[in-house]
Amino acid sequence: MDFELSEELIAVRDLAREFAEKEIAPTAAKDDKEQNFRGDLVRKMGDLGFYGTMIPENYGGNGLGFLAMVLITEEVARVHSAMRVAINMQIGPAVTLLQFGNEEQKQKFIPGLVSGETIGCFAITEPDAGSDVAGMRTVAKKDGDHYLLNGNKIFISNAPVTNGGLVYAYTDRAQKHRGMTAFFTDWNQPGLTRKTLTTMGAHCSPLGELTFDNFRIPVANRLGNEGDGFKICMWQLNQTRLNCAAGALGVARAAKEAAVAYCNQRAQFGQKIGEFQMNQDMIAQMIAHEEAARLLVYRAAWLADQQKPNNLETSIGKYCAAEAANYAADAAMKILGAYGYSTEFPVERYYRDAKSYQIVEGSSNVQKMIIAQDALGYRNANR
Ligand code: GRA
Repeated sequence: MDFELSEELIAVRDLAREFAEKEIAPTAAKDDKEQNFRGDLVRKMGDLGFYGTMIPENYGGNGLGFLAMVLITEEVARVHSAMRVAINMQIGPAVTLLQFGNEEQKQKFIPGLVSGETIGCFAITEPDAGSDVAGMRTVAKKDGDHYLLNGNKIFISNAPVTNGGLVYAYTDRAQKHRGMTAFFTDWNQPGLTRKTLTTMGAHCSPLGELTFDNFRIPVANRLGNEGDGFKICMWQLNQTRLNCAAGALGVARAAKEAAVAYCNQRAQFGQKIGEFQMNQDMIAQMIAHEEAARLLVYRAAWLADQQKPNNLETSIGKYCAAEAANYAADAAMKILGAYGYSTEFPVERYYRDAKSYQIVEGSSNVQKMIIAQDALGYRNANR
């Protein structure tokens, strides 16, 4: 067992930290307030190779691996969690194409996602199908050399701005989850209506609804065969879940750093507030939860880099990291009091952004269900 990061990984982490502090931090509060989509920063992250760590060089990537992705993502999320979502929207479709696409699809679509020229997304969730992916209703009906897509996707990150992403739909509803099919599509076609939605956090990650009315997707854009979609979706979620887990680590760390700094600076009742044991209790718990979650998330990434199954470990890591981020943001708010609650300071943003990690990419309850069902023998998460 080796807990040291290689020199290469340290350099990648430091590059991401420097980028986040120099380029993202100065406008993070403003971007959050104004709900700005920072396409310029999305491109810059592409130029730095942040989306290419799991992609080989022949498709524009750098092949640094899953742990590199986790390190980059944590640094970006520590400074502004919403910018972490942008990373996931690029890597999700790119790695899924790498795993399930044919050679032509890989060459055509992956480089644009890796560079950030294509603003990616993945469209799974529907008004009546969130945790229950198989409950989706969107259908894709074959019409010559195209499919006609009809249905409605909701809470899709990047929906207002994406120009290329994954969409999952039923080609045969009678087959239940075995009748689902995956596609990669250019969204700038007739038959698509986009609506922007707002949420309490992740403000500069544009979110929305996609409504399809005979939206045409070429048969050549289908990933794998008809009916492969559910398993492709589960595979994709396992990769993108890891990115969310890393993002939660970043928020946990940011909240802890704010709380520690404030404890050392603020005095009440004639002493530094860090001297109060109730604050020390919260600082200790923040650190213990965050460090434990980090080891779990790094382990899940390390397993992926060894080409070993890691679905169970990813669920455990994502669950613990999401809870650690929420504990830390809540505790930081208590320690900073009105300065935490004030919109003039970043802790309330950490609090709002932390909440998303208990919901996205499989809620904390879905992760617990996967973990418990695996232990009880109802499912084999690492099949
Ligand atoms: O029986 P079978 O041979 O057909 O196979 C079953 C099973 O073995 C079948 O699927 C297979 N399967 C898998 N195969 C490969 C299940 N899991 C996997 C896997 N990981 N890899 C049916 O399985 P099942 O367990 O009976 O399915 P289910 O009960 O219908 O659902 C399972 C589950 C609840 C885990 C699934 O629906 C799920 O993961 N739900 C959570 C949905 C989710 O994570 N949504 C995220 C939406 S996107 C998003 O949040 C964007 C955030 C953006 C950001 O912030 O970055």
